[in-house]
Amino acid sequence: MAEGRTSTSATKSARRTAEIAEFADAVLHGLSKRPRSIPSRFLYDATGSALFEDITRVEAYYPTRTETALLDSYGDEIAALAGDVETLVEFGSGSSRKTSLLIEALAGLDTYIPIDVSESFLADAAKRLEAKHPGLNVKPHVGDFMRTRNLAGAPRGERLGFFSGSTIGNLTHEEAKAFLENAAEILGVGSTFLIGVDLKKSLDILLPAYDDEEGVTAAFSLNLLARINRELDGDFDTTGFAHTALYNDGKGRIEIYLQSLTDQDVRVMGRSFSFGKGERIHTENSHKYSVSEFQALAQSAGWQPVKAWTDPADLFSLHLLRLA
Ligand code: SAH
Ligand code: AVI
Repeated sequence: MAEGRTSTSATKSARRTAEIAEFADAVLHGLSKRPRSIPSRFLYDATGSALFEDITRVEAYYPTRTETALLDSYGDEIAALAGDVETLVEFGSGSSRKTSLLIEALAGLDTYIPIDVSESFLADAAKRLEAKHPGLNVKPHVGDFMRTRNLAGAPRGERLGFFSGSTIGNLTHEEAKAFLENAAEILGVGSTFLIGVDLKKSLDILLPAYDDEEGVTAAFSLNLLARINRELDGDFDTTGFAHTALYNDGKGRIEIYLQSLTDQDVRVMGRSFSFGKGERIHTENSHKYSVSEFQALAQSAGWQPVKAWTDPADLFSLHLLRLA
């Protein structure tokens, strides 16, 4: 997708055209190959971002409230260890709700740069943040955080990166390493990076978090098919597919699929795709780490662990890293 600051209607419409072209490529390719898969970043159009916010309020989905509690408890200690941060760069910022806790703890903060693919959701979140923190420069950046190479026009001062919610878990280990190396380029030598990472735990806790009784996570997954219908002239029957979550023990990750409930043919952009009953589309991974596994991954990408914090039930971790 074309990236950059949220700005004029001409640049917005160019970005929209590029985003739809990338979505079309990913869907046509992803439905043609075996196993079928569509990259998880396409779950986040405006509706998908709003549905993710709904997930964060579901009782069974522990990550958001646990990470919020960690930021609340340790925000001042994190700020002291990070030093004189002038610029906070957040990757996959979403609603930026948790970020306020960090912003309040960082006394000398001048600029906040949230990066996200979900353009209108990002713009609304940025407006809310500006109103909540008068005097803070908020400079939203629309783009894919795997491919953002620089932040044009952003101040060079001391930088802290923030990657919350365990979105790093949605990347494979190889992708996560590439992401951390790219973030090192963006943030620069001497910078610090705060990353929220979900921990390995009992399946009794993990599985309901990704398949809640209220069906909120299912609605989030199925919105991908509705998005294909809206944007790519698709005719998916969204009641003909079921959200399925399982834990892959060998890979240490939740895997999410949309599974066909019947034999059916679907058309997307004039092309036909046949699904047998039980055939599925892989839509998401959510990797879980131990504290030491994540520290080893960070080190392999050049980041040195400074400190890690966990909650009393060992559900979630926050890692502060430094680029030497
Ligand atoms: N950090 C927030 C939101 C997590 S949801 C929280 O913890 O609550 C994941 C966020 O990452 C979404 O807002 C989504 O739009 C964004 N996202 C996912 N893949 C992305 C990518 N490749 N590039 C940029 N943003 C991405
Ligand atoms: C954004 N990300 C970290 C969420 C997760 O927990 O993997 C996305 C999600 N998918 C289903 N539920 C939540």
